[in-house]
Amino acid sequence: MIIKAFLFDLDGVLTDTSELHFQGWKRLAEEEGISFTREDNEALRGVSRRESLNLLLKGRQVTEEQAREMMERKNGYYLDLVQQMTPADLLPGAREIIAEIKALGLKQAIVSSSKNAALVLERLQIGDLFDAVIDGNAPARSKPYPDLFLLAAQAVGVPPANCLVVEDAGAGVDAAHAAGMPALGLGPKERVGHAELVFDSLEHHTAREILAFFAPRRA
Ligand code: B16
Ligand code: MG
Repeated sequence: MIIKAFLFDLDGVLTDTSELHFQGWKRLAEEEGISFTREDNEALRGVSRRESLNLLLKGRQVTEEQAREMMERKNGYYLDLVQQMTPADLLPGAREIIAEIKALGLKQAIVSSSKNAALVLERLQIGDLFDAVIDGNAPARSKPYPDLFLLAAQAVGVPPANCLVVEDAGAGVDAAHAAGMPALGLGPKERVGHAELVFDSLEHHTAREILAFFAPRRA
């Protein structure tokens, strides 16, 4: 297949906001007397804010009003941490690969479950390098449903089969496959081993190398 567009997840792929999400949820959990470990946090990667709260509550029943208040409280803690981000918080290899894709004239988009993606892009100062930004504010189901990726394919004008998703979350790879797109998974095999190609991170990898891996091979 020929890759004509790269669809990048944001948290955990271009920057490590997953750590900041963890700090925010941990603080909320402590206030609510719920145990919440780094291991628990792994299940929250790529999933929506509401679904994250459900996982954190571990079956504890709360009213809609309480759930809304808890999500707002956690988001406040998270935003305080995001305000301290700078372009230095781009993960190793991220800046290089985005610049390379731009120079190659290919399309690229951000596809994030986060409602705060625009703010994070602003802090990282990379927003203008993308042809589209599809985030958790879109009227669509979040990952593992394919909706956000399909919206992004439409926004950049490339058929789904020619879009490559770059994801750090199992739910994100599932969403890519549900959209009919191949995926490059970043992280351990236990998490993203179902992606067509898996790297530890973007560091020391190039867009050309990825394009060559997915290029149709001659018999
Ligand atoms: P927010 P991604 C996801 O972003 C995060 O991985 C996930 O941990 C978070 O719960 C979700 O965004 C919603 O974020 O609370 O900021 O709306 O990985 O899809 O870029
Ligand atoms: Mg992610």
